[in-house]
Amino acid sequence: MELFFSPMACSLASRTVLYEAGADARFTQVDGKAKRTLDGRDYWQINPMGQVPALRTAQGWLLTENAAVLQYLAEAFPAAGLLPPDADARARVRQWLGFIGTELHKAVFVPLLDPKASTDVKAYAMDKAALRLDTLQAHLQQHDHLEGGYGIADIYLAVVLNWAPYAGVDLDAWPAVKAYHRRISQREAVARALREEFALYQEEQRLRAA
Ligand SMILES: N[C@@H](CCC(=O)N[C@@H](CS)C(=O)NCC(=O)O)C(=O)O
Repeated sequence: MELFFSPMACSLASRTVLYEAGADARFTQVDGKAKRTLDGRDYWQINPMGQVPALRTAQGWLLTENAAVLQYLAEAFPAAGLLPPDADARARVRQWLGFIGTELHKAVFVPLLDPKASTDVKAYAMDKAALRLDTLQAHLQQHDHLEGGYGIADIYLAVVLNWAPYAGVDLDAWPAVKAYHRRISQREAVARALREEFALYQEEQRLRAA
């Protein structure tokens, strides 16, 4: 398998799942601005959306979209136990993946983090943040994880919450969310993936500034 990723982007979740599973994979860094892989390939030719994550499967076809890639990896490595076997629980995991992807990642964090977004757009996105984080706060006051045990939805949410300080979202207002983020981030695979990608992110920033 080959995972196309950009440092500290949402593709960090797929890397984390691969680490949790102890899976062998090639990690190909994509310069999200230039839309080129670090080994010189035109990324538009690989993923016409120009986005990460994209996963080249062992069979050679390309899978995109966080929700799909995360479920695919969890199903490819069932021993990691990152997706519950029960159908109702799986449905709720998919509900969370949809919530994280559309309500948090895209509706709140993309505009807040996009330097091209206007002040009005950022204010609109910030306005949306409270209800969504309130919803998480209420759930996480009662539960250690989004659904049952630790799994792919927790991994994706932890990645999105990593962006909060850079987006001007102060998680102190949602203490159960903050504590959950700290707890998930302490897992070995999560911490390793974060540490490695943060170093790659810093290097990317350094090269861009040079
Ligand atoms: N709908 C896609 C969105 C993925 C996405 O937004 N990826 C970001 C990184 S977190 C990206 O590649 N942005 C660059 C771009 O949109 O050009 C998914 O859920 O996988």
